[in-house]
Amino acid sequence: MGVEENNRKSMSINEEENKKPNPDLKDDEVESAEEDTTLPSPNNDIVEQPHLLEHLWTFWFDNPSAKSRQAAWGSSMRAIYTFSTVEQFWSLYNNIHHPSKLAVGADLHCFKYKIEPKWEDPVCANGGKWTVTFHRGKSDMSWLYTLLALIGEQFDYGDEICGAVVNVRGRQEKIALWTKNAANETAQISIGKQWKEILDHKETIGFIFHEDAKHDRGAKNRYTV
Ligand code: MGP
Repeated sequence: MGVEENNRKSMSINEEENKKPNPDLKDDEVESAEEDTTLPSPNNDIVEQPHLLEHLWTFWFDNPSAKSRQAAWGSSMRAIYTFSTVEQFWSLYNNIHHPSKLAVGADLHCFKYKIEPKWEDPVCANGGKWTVTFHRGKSDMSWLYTLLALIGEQFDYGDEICGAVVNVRGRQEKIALWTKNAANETAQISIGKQWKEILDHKETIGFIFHEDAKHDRGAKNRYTV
């Protein structure tokens, strides 16, 4: 599957990065540093370096129990954790519920650091979203593949991406990929097509502009792939 391959690719890139000699060392220093690592010395313990992601990402959660009495949309939404390494991602992912285990009404977001998962955020304001819908309990793997594709920078137009959200509802789970410039059709189509490939999703998906959604709950798709 593409995601696992891609994930391995991004991991091995990181591993290769870690093997690169320190650019601050002179040639002879690099050689002796390289030689040193082969010596079985007790002082030569391997220190595992964390694998830095290209971006920092924040998980946000909207609590369904608070939702019923909330005054305004999003008032119960909270940033739960920001991560910057592959290791931190897995620690978090392994310790938070996957969509099938979340309560109906829950929204779990993973957005680039400092971008709030709201239409009102200035980076999202002119954006839109691609959405894929699943039966209740069936989105876990696609959610994981979406997260890995985001943090592993698998999209050609990755700069256009704000983040992803999974909405858990009574009969369905929806995953949406939020992007920045809805009017940039080339970028949106590329992202939509790549996302479908990553999820191995065969059905047509649609892209809605946030500006349309603000004015019309049943906003029409502007693009489909
Ligand atoms: P939705 O969740 O994007 O649509 O917005 P959906 O899928 O039709 O509904 P759901 O019940 O499955 O979640 C639902 C409603 O939430 C909108 O009509 C808005 O009233 C409000 N809302 C959603 N979003 C993403 C925002 C937002 O970013 N800002 C504000 N102010 N309201 C929002």
